[in-house]
Amino acid sequence: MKGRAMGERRGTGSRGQGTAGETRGPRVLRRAIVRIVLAALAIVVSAAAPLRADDGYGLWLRYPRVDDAARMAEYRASITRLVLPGESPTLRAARDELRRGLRGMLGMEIPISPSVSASGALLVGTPASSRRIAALGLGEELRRVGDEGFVIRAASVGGRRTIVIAANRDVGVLYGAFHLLRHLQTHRPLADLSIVQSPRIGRRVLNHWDNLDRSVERGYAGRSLWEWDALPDSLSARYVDYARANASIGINGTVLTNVNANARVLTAPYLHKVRALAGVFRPYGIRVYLTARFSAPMEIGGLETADPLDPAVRAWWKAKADEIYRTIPDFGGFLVKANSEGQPGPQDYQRTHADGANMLAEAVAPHGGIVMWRAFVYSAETPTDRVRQAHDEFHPLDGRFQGNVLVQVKNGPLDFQPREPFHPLFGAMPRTPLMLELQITQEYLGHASDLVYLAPLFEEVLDADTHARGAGSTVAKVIDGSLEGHRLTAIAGVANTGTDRNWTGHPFGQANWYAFGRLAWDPDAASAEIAEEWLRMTFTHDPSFVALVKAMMMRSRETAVEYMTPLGLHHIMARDHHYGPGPWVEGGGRADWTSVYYHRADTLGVGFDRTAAGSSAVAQYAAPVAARWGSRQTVPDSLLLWFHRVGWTERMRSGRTLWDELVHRYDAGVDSVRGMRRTWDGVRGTIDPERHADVAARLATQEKVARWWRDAALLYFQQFSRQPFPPGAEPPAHSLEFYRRRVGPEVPEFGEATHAIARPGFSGPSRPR
Ligand code: GCV
Repeated sequence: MKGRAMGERRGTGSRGQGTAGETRGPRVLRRAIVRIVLAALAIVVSAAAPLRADDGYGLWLRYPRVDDAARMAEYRASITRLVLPGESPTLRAARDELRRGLRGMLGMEIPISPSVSASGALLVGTPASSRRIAALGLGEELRRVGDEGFVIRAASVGGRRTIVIAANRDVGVLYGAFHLLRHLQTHRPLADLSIVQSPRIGRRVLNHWDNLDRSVERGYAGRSLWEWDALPDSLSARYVDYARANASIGINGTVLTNVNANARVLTAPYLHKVRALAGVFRPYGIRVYLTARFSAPMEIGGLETADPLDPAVRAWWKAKADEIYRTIPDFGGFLVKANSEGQPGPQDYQRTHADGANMLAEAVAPHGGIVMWRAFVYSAETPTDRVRQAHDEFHPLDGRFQGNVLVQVKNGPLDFQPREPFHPLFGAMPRTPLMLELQITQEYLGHASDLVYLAPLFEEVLDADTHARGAGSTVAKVIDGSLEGHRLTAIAGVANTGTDRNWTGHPFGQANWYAFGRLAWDPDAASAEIAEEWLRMTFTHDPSFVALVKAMMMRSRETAVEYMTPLGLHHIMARDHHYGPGPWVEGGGRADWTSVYYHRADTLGVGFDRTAAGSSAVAQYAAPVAARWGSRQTVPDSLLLWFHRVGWTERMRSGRTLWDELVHRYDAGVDSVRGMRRTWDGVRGTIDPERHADVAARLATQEKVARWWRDAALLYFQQFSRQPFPPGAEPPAHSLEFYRRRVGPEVPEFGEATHAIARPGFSGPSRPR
């Protein structure tokens, strides 16, 4: 290996040699042949070597050596030196990443060169950092890509074959560098490179529900990454890797603290800790944001009220904002959960959400800050169908928010369920910038045991047509600002990261972090393509592995819906920890925290009537959507029991009765997990044993989780349907009582399946009807 690297360095030689080589054809040819032979040798050597253990820390930025001889030869011939002038921290980050990535993938050190003195240069920068780039005449393209976009081009610079990464700002250079690396990581060709990209959404933000004691609400991957006790003096090396990972997928903001907020983070000692983190993240284009506890003026400011119309309160927030910006000049702004699930808010003073948001907005506006005000609200008294309350509350406030306020809306109107219809506020507040909140952490989707690739869920909501301005008014167009002409645009994902060595607990949780970033950058990106690139970068290019595991990932969300909440069922999980089934959950203070409130099962049928005959929640959607979902004839099966109450013996599209269909769906979900296990067993040996074993063990648990859900839900609903299990259905392993007695999140044990139904693969639809 050493010899090869040295040989390569000799081959690329000094500047003089390289320049001369361009005019001497045979020498170039000889070099190319040597490179190809060496690359082929490398492949033979690496094929013989055992697969190296991998603990998952490197995420999708592992940069293993290219194992395709032709590609390796192409890459080594095309990139022989790096020309990246400029010394800003962001340009340094881009240079370091390119060197790291190229070293890993090409198996050789790519020399830094001050100028494009030979063919094969990778020329990187902005018109300000590089005269060469300024002279390339990229003006028109650069105008199109804005502050964060980039252009990647095959070009001739002074007659020399060059690859150019150009941007207007340093951060665009960094994004372009990561993009080119991804291009190489996925083994795409370099010939005729011509890529022009910019993000569709301005603020692409992670929301950490991290507490100051380092616990993480709904976190399943260890403790919080933020070492509050050690900050600001000690900076974990992990912060840089967190920033690299985010920058590689275009995430440009991080809300460090839980929306169930602690005012202490706004005190001076904590702001200095936050400043230290901001300093690490800044070169990577990432701004920090904090959650603002509405009662902070009382809790840390000594005031007697937090009334947003009280002059002293307003002055306190202004002074606090000034202090924050003195400490962290590029602070992004506040995220606020108010008058929701016990959090204080403006309604405590008979003020509106707009009053509260605008007070904070005024405080941060002089500094360029924004306020992300959450619409996840529902009354403490449960007066009406919970899923209609956010719309009831916020729709009348449209147009009443300051220009630097975004209303942050969850993908669905309830709470990150395995499937929900899109939130009716999308399209219903044209004069207010709305941002989409997705949950990357798997609160309702099997925590860190279940393999559920979430991009199809994210894609489903982004593609959903609100019909707000006629057909084609997708949620993506609402949040990218194009539907109503908003310039302030944003998207948030509730993070799934923690101190676990592999960051996300489940190795496939990394795919959900990755997919969030990719879709935030381009909401039209396809989840299947994202899965494929992630698999190639994270595991291997082995074509059979990629094809099989991609199909498994693409099916996995629908699989989870089938074994958890098929046919539009929702909120029937266990209380509090939300892991495993709990259709029997009732009582305990508030109705809308129970399962019986949502499924309403009795001997006649099951489901929540949200039509005009019921809560009328469906009327919150635009007319074509309301008509489709409000009719039993046209509602898709996937949302049936969300909007309708259906009799147990009513016929479904399949011809089965509702009861038989329910059994069929739950069975299909369990069956599909068994298929996932078979698929994963079948790819043993194509990736490192460490990650293979980890995923295999989690899939074994997932099968138990699926059976647990299926048995518990069906036994419970059978009490009402009074129907037998249809012929061929797998009998439950335990009694209803057995399942009801489990209150903790422990997964029950099962004997060997006596009834495994063999289904070969994942040929079913990956999108619901
Ligand atoms: C951060 C759900 C979760 C809560 C979460 C809340 C929210 O209710 O269970 O843990 O609180 O959503 O999004 O604010």
